[in-house]
Amino acid sequence: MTEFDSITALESEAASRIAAAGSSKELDDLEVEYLGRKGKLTQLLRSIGDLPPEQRPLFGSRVNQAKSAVEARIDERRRRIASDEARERLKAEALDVTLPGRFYKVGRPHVLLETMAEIKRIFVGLGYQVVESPEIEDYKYNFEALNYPEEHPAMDEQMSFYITDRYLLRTQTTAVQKRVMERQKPPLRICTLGKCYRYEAVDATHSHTFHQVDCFAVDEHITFADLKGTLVQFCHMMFGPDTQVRFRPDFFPFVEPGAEIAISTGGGRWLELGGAGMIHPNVLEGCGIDSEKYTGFAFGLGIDRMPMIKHGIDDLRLFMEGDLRFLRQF
Ligand code: FA5
Repeated sequence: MTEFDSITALESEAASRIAAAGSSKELDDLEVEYLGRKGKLTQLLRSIGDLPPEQRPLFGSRVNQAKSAVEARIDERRRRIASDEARERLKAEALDVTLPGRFYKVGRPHVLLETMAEIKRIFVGLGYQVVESPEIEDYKYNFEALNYPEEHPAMDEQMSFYITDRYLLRTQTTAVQKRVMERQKPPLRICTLGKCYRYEAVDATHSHTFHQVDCFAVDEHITFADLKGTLVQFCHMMFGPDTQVRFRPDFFPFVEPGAEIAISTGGGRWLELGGAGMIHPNVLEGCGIDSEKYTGFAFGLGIDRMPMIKHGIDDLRLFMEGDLRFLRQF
């Protein structure tokens, strides 16, 4: 075999090994094996000195041709393998976009909690301090401090859930008044919200468990006009600026004068929201506040009825039944 034949033999050996290579790594190895500094084709050039001088230029150029041809084959094969590898990878990573999606059930605040958050936002904006008050309440705060006469029917076991002779589930958030006023002195602007309980016949607008917000303000020169202004402002922010607010005389032992508050719900209809009035001097004095110097107003509103009005719901029992089909609407 002549020196020239060995070029051809090496070239065709390289060609078939390149064609059989299955990965970029194998091609890298072949490149080193044939074209590297100590590669098989490169080595051939070293033997150029053994040839007769007249053959040397031709031999050199044949070896270089063979090196270029092998290099071109490697490049070509490398491109093919890279695109095969990319295709394989894409196939492995492929997403089936026709598969149905996974739906995560996202929780959300209960509509009553959202209503309470909104009420808080409004009263905080009006300068009120929001305080907590217990659901299990002392008779002293729930009734006695609020100027109830001894024989008032609300204190009767028929109307309240008593836990012991002294403690009961609060029937009204108004119980917060003495709790605050025996510790803090005027000026006061207090708001509390939460559950109330009454032993009542349940119907579409009455539940044994419901929610109230109570606010009161005590300072010098507080008048009924402040009470009206505050309530009208609240109702406009909560139900819209066109809402009409109606005040009618009403009686509660802890206020004088007292009023019932209702808002217009369209079509000449009114919905009672709660009660209000000027804090009775007996309540202030019972908390050690001079009723000659200070006056105050107070109001308590039913919260459950607010989303009823806003969302056109006709039965408040739905709020507490935990039916997700109902609750998911809000
Ligand atoms: C009171 O509870 C007084 N504490 C309100 C008050 C506070 C008057 C401060 C003066 C000064 P009343 O019992 O009317 O008042 O209840 C107020 C509101 O709570 C009602 O208008 C109604 O919206 C709501 N409410 C009362 N009982 C229930 C019930 N069983 N179910 C749902 N909401 C109720």
